[in-house]
Amino acid sequence: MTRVFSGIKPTGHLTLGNYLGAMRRWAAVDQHRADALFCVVDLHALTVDHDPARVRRLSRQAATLLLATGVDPKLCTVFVQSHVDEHTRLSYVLECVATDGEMRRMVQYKEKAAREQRRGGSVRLSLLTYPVLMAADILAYGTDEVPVGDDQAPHVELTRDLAVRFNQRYGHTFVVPRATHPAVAARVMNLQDPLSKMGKSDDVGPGIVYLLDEPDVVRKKVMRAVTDSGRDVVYDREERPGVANLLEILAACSGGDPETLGDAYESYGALKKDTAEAVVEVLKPLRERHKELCADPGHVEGVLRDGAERARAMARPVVDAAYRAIGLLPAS
Ligand code: AQP
Repeated sequence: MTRVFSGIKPTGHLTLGNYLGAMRRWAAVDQHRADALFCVVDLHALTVDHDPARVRRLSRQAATLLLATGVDPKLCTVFVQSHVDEHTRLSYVLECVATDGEMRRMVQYKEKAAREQRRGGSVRLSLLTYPVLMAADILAYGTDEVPVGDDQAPHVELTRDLAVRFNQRYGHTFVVPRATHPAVAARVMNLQDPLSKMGKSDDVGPGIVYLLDEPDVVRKKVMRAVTDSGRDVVYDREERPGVANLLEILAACSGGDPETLGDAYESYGALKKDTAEAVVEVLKPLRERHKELCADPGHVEGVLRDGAERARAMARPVVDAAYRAIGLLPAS
């Protein structure tokens, strides 16, 4: 059976980008057709300046939202990265096959390092090595597919490179995974700055739709989205990025494809109104389920406990094999 792994970082409140780019497929498709693991990758949240209590709160919230999207622990494994030591055990070994140069070339590293410096902080070493830990997250489970938004494509590419390099040097140990992306909304853009990704740790709040925003807040954000200077509604990512973003969001939420939907609108106002309502509708069941789950925190904790146990049992043999292959003496 195909093995699927993907994760979500508790670095901020989850956004419409996280949902349309990744989480929605996990619940709707992946858990039904594959042996899937979904993880709150909390160690990655420590790579930038953070408040410990907030990371804990956001980790709980991310796990709860994951279940609220319909991810079902009877069908797949849901857990928290730091509860399974195999991720960090494997990460060190992969650091021994990765190079300093390939880490420094990662676009996300350059962007995030610049952002940390702009905010007056220093750049943590873990920010540089973060893609190696992500490779360990994926490779520890013999993963075939990694369903992610397209911003994560370079990291999955690096994961493939490390797996191939390790296998060539030390003997076949890892499955070489591949990224999968949704057909539309693989990169949802910020509504106020359609040239930048809608990111949960961004500073531009009004351009970000959070999964737990009240319906009227969602409507306001979408109605105020920056559009382009033209007047007709056409799907053109290069020339009309603001309108293209709205059309992609509408297509992802209500079906259809962005080009055809574009032909159906004569004004930006009507497009925004329908997009806002489509987003509100998509988020409604998720918000309701989230409220129910919050009333039963013991349930979420139980899911994470069982999930960690299952994940550990899957990862341990793979990581042990990597330790043996690279030359480490078995403990017993
Ligand atoms: N805007 C997006 N459009 C499509 N997919 C997206 N994803 C994230 N943003 C978008 C996908 O969601 C999954 C989990 O993302 P993450 O938690 O690894 O990263 P993030 O939300 O991008 O948060 P960061 O990196 O902490 O903050 P930013 O980016 O704001 O600096 C992934 O599959 C991702 O592709």
